[in-house]
Amino acid sequence: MPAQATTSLSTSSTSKYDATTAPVASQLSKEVVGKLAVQLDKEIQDGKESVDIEGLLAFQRLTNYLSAAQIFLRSNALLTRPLEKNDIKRRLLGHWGSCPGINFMYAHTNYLMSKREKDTGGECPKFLFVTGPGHAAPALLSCLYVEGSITRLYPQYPMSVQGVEKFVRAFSFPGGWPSHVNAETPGSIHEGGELGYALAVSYGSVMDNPDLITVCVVGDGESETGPTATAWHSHKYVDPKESGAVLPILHVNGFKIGERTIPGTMDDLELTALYTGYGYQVRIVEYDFAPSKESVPSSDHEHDVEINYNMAASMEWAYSEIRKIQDAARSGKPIDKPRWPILILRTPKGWTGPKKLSGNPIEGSWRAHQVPLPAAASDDEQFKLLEEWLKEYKPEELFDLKITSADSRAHDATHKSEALIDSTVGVLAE
Ligand SMILES: Cc1ncc(C[n+]2csc(CCOP(=O)(O)OP(=O)(O)O)c2C)c(N)n1
Repeated sequence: MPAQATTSLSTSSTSKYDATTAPVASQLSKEVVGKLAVQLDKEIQDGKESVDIEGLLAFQRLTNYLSAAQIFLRSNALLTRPLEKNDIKRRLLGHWGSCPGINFMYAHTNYLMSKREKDTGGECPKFLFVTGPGHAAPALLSCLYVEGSITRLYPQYPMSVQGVEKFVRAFSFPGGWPSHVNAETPGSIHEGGELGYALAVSYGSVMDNPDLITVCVVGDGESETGPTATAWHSHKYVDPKESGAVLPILHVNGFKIGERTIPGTMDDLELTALYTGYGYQVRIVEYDFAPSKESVPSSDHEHDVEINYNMAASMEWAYSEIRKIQDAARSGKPIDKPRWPILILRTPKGWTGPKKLSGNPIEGSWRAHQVPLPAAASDDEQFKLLEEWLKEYKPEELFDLKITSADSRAHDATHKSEALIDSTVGVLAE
């Protein structure tokens, strides 16, 4: 993963090439190719005051906590007493690695919608959120629970202390939710398991559906599949006058199950050149890894804040580009070969999770893909790491909330999420 500022395109000449170092610098010219990437430094700075950074961070902290809790805990979901090994599920199933990135993108999609709703005096754009990595079910379930959609459709999981206990226990548990997004997941339009189709289905969803914007998360591993590779061209079949728009977000967390992804080995210039060639305007949103941590990417609060400002400005930019293209087509002055926006998001795999186990990096490496501490119920070191990890989210603050009410509405920490409850929610999973 790259270790440079969020606003500069990476051309680092890393000679050592292991599982956590930055991509080897390409031979492409920064002067030529670098100009193709959209720069938003001023917009990020100017927008800072108006961004609800606390709301965005609270949503992510809560959904990240719930994602990790679902993978590991069968009791003591709110950590109201010290964790015991007996609280840990006997069979650990699920995928942690892409959860924090998905929670981040979901938070920003919600945020964009609710901001637009406010700006237009109540008219909320219709959005779908389609994800390729359907194994990130703990993330999607967390978002759906926090915003109230789960409780609305499944009253057996109320917004109460008892409800959280039941909800957390139900993941990958007999009679509960499966480890991948399935047809029972609220808003799901495709069952998960097989990578490759998120982008094609997203384009299908907007055809002859002029008011819909589908935010499509493509995992960098998924992007290597044949079906995804051809689907990048699908915008060429979208008539902005009578169809909606897809906003693809290529989620480069750098790794698939046990190896680097191809996009994870490409520097920003290579990614910019590739996706510009497909016909998109490329905006790269990048986590600025702490340089003091050598080559191992490591999350911290300051960088979490910065990438949230960056993403908020980038989503605004993407939305306005989509509207520009649509307004032109719908007012009789269509743009020839419009260049639709794409976001390329680089975040550490397993972001905010355990940093290392027995000296090996977990966060920012393939080891974060599935269950990062698989022997937490029996191994003392892993148990301790799990407890520390969960406590870092400060659940005692997160759940000091109106969630104690039996009401099915989202609580205040989500700030902006209510808009999504009554909107179309699409969760596609492979
Ligand atoms: C067609 C297909 N091939 C292989 C797999 C096995 N598989 C499951 S997850 C995964 C890696 C996915 O990587 P990515 O899309 O980057 O997701 P993330 O890293 O965000 O978890 C693979 C190869 C699959 N589910 N479908």
